[in-house]
Amino acid sequence: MTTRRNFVTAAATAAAAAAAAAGHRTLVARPLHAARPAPTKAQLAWQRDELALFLHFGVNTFTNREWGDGHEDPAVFAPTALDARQWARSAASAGFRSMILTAKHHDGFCLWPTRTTSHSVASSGWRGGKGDVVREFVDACRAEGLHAGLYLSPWDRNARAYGDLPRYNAMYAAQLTELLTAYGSIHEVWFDGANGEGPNGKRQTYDWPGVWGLVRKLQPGAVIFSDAGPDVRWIGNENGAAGDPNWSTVDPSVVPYPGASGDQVIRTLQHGDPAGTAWRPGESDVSIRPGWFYHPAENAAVKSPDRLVDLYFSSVGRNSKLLLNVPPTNEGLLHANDVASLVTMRRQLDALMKDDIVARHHVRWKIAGNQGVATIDFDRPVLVATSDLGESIEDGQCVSTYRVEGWTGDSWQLLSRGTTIGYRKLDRFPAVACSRLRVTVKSMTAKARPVRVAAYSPSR
Ligand code: FUL
Repeated sequence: MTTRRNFVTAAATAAAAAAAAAGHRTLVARPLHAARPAPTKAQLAWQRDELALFLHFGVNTFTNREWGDGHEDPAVFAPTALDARQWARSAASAGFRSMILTAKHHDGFCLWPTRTTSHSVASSGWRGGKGDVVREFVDACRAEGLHAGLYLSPWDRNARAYGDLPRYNAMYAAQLTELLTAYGSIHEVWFDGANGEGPNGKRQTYDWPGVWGLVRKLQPGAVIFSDAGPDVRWIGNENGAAGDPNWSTVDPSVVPYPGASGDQVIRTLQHGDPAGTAWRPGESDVSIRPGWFYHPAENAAVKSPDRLVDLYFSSVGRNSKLLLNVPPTNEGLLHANDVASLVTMRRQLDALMKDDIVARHHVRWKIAGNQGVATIDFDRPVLVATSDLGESIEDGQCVSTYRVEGWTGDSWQLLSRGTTIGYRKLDRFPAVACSRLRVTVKSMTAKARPVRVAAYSPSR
């Protein structure tokens, strides 16, 4: 791999150009690493899932709140028709490949019968106190072929130990141990940085290295999500919109722990860093409703299928992954309005991308240094309205600018242009009839490599 070493100088120059294009001069005033960071197997699998369903469910579902205060009576947890298979079937039929459940939110109520506290489903009347939502959730995931993920809020407004450095961290580790040893393979462990006051008015100092080490030990195949990764980073907003550009590499020192704040932190979460040393792709979370938990008053405020398609383009279509929250109702089911939006979103995406007009044709690549040009001859004019590009991210992310053009009979017309591609870059534009397509990419490494090229006609 001698060429890898030769990348350094050319790559540093290309990085500066990429930075200028991205408006990030300060972030990349460092030389690039000889070998580009690349994803682990778990990070690759995580990215390829594209769509994950987030399920916010707990006492808030019954008290009609977003953040419980930790004083809720466990008896309020009383779903009348809980059916995790309905969650999983809805997710799978809309093309989602994983689901993440709030095993515990900030109120401290545990959806599984934990040994660490009585503030759990075991103290509710649901299933006679013998119920276990986490168990039903993972079983449903497996039955529908979905990956299972769990969110364990570090902030706990119920635990008396919260704010007591060793005691709460030990309790949190015990909860994590229960979740990561009793429920089979967990694909993603989701942490936020919320760090408010506990029941005694004290705040906790979290032991993140200890927490992440425990996940590694108990579920080595899982990815760990938080603002600070280490495997997957938060995208920096809760609107389902990745930055553009969006590099999957970051400088880990910019976001040292979950909950770190500041402009540079948000910029790095949104855009990554072309010179970053760590592979840490971004996950874009957003709710299908205004709130994260179910509120009957929001039944008419469910995002439309068009809006969900837009979210797909602003997340998956920008080298990210969409984590879409669809909160179960107080019955314990996904609401019909939410399911209808999901299913129609899927239908629209399938219609939009069912027929790749490039697939039937030969893609001719010419590589000269850090530039690659692909030409595709359609023989006759074809309407093009969407481009779909993808790098082989197994070897890292390299493209810093690209251009897609169509031959209209007498000239090349620009259809779309951009900066990063990564796992997937989708662009929609007014349909143009063209008999040839030309894709030009510039790599931040010394030698460009071909990217996957697909394109679609407008859907009818
Ligand atoms: C945040 C929480 O405070 C919200 O309630 C929600 O769970 C969101 C996904 O993460 O940190």
